Amino acid sequence: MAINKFLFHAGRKFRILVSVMIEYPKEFIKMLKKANSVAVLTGAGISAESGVPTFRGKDGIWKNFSAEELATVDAFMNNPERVWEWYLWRRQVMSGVSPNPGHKALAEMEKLFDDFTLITQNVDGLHRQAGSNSILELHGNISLNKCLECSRPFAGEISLERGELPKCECGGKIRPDVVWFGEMLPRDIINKAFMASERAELFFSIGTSALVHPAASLPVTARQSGAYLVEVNLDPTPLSGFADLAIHGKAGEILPGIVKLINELRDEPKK
Ligand code: BJW
Ligand code: ZN
Repeated sequence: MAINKFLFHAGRKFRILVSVMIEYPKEFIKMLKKANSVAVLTGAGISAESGVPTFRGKDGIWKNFSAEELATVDAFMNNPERVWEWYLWRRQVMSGVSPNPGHKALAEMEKLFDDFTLITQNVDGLHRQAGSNSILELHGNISLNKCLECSRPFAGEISLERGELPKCECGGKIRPDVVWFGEMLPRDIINKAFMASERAELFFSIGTSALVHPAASLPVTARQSGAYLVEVNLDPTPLSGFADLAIHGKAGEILPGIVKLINELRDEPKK
């Protein structure tokens, strides 16, 4: 498999700007051929090429507020309108976007391995739209609402124009059904994510800054349990030096190439 232009960092030993055709490391090719159990963790970067803004970095700021300032119960209690304004803006952005080649490649990849788990921190639903089935949504789904007090789902409309925000039958405020800082992740989902990471022979960490826990612990757990760890990200992250292979480039360009490579390896005559 040839790659062009991507910054390539293998085995923590070398890091070069690849401007010529290059082969992926043999160890990675071996894992693509022999792995039965594969787990993938995605973050906001995989949806960036669809037009969904990331949280951090130069495109990650919204009206000078960071995710750490808006995605908390305290922020919501102090100013529910401002938090809802952020979520309604993001819902609007997300309603106009479609899966990109990165999402589609992962939906294809799911069909190529016996045991494949896609773990996402994203709340945009784009993996499902792309055709992935085995998805663990760690941080919820932005299209759903629930009661802040009793967690009962709320299907009504949210509008800031009408003045007052809707309330639950119990009197609690309605909030987006996502996981904020300081909140527990859905227990069943995070347990399944750790189990998939522990049994993975090959683990991909894609388009995440690898800063937010417990999601950021999953690739570490996978590698400590014996997985070959591959990172795909535009830029280096705290995980890059720990990964067996860090590929720096756009997920939507790299992942289709990896899926093509897997298919080519399967078509190779057995020696
Ligand atoms: C591309 C690209 C392209 C761009 N191709 N790449 C252990 C240690 C330290 C702290 C903690 C810890 N355990 C828990 C904590 C506290 C906290 C935490 O992690 N804080 C850190 C910030 C330090 N975690 C929590 O509170 C979690 N709960 C918890 O642990 O409960 C137990 C507990 C309870 C009480 C007390 C203590 C423990 C909950 C975390 C919830 C996170 N929620 C959010 C909002 C979700 C809803 C919403 O969407 O509104 O989740 S915050 C935000 O960050 C969102 C994301 O899912 C998450 C991660 O962001 P992500 O996906 O990595 O995006 P970015 O923007 O950071 O990065 C994008 C990357 O893509 C970049 O690297 C780019 O380079 C790259 N990229 N284009 C490839 N085309
Ligand atoms: Zn309620």
